[in-house]
Amino acid sequence: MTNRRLRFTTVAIVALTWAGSCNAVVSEVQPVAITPGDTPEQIIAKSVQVRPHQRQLAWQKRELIAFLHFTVNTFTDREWGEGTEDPKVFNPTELDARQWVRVCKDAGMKLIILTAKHHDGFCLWPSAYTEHSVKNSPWKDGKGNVVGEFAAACKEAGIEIGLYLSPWDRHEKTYGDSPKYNEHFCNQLRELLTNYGPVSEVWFDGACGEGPNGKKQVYDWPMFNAVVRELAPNAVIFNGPDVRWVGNESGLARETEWSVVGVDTLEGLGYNLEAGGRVTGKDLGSLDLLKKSKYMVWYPAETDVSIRPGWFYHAAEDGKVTTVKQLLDIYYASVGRNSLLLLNLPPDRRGLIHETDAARLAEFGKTIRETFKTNLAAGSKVTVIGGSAEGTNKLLDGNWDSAWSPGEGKTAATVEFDLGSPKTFNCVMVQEFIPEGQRVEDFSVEAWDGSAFKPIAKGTTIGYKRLIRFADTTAGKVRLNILKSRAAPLINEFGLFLQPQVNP
Ligand code: FUL
Repeated sequence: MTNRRLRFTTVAIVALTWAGSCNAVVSEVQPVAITPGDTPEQIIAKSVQVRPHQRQLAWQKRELIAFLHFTVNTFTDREWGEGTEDPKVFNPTELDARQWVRVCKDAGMKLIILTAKHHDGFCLWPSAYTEHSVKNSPWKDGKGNVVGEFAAACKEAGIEIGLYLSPWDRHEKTYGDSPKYNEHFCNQLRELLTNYGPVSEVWFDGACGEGPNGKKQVYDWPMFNAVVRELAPNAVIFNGPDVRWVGNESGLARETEWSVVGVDTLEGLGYNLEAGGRVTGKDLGSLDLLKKSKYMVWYPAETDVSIRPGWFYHAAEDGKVTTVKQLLDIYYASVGRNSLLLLNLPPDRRGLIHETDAARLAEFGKTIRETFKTNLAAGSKVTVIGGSAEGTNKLLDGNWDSAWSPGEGKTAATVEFDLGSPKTFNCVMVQEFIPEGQRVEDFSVEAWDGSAFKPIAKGTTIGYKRLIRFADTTAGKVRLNILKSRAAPLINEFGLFLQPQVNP
């Protein structure tokens, strides 16, 4: 087993130029150090040099992904198993991984993460390293393999595969004997990444406890991360160096959500986020926070939330499934705030996503599709106040890889969209070209009411995508005001949309 410390390795930063060549990406995550004596201006300039890795960019573009919580808990009606459950309780009657994938894909989800092992230690694949798995269940006479069926269904449908492997294992006897258990965990990780890949996201839960020996397990995060990098080099590691937890399970990213985050030490970053302040804090990236930090890293947020009160299926919660209106609120507060939405849809005891959950998700997916199918700003005549108008067509070309900038040194500018005729909309979208960092700190949107431009939306950070809803507004001209930016903004898309009404 390798035990080399995963480092934020050296980097080839491709030379960056303005709007012309927007294909530049950084080849490995590079923390940028803040040195004592740096002026606020120097810190801000450095923060713009913090760039995402390709795997973080690929992750961000997925926008909407699914979580499937499924284990013995589904059959014992619990949220956290004890690890003492009899594998015989695991016996889905109609398990159909294709149904899971179909339901998720139809709603526009790009990747699905399955709990291969939750805290109870029960493995949904026949691991060679434990008897506590599907192989000792009555399901398919112990010949079944949920992870295998799930991976095959994803591949068949062109959906990316994600796996959740809980380090906290309440069944495994070596848990608490730290080096031994760490090796056991890596063996299981190797099994999963070797047999069921390619895996695009590995989800490490930070939960930790004591083993039967009464000792607290000390996880070897660098070793875990190294196994992922070795066997799934394109996978992002959640709760690892690539993706952070948004800090709550309610589906809410921050109004000001920086992907450039200030940290005190690289030791521990992404290895163990039990030191929760780093991810649950209200402010992770303001200049005030950066001034107190030692490093800046690209560390974007993933927003996980369940469609039901629990993470696992409980029949008693059939009447408590999140409504379409609530799902939309969650979407705008996560995908619309520079984050990803990881929505949990727990399979039931049949091994199917329940009809109610599937219907809600389908309606939600349809509403999102209808809302964003027509950009009402497309075809506008675009003018710029306070910056270069060159390349403004890139704001409306639907091409993520092209961007407009008002010009070097210009950190504020107004872009005016003449829609040609009055249009009715209730949602605005702005996107920053994040391969060149996250820059915008303050912006607003105004609409012409016949005699003046009136504010309709305002925000702080933009990042990969910002969506803001407001009351139905009819106007022929709209302005995007970039009020403050850490360097000249690079905006790759602007959109106005009309979300159809949905029932509460
Ligand atoms: C938490 C776990 O304890 C929950 O059971 C669930 O898996 C959630 C996504 O993460 O830390």
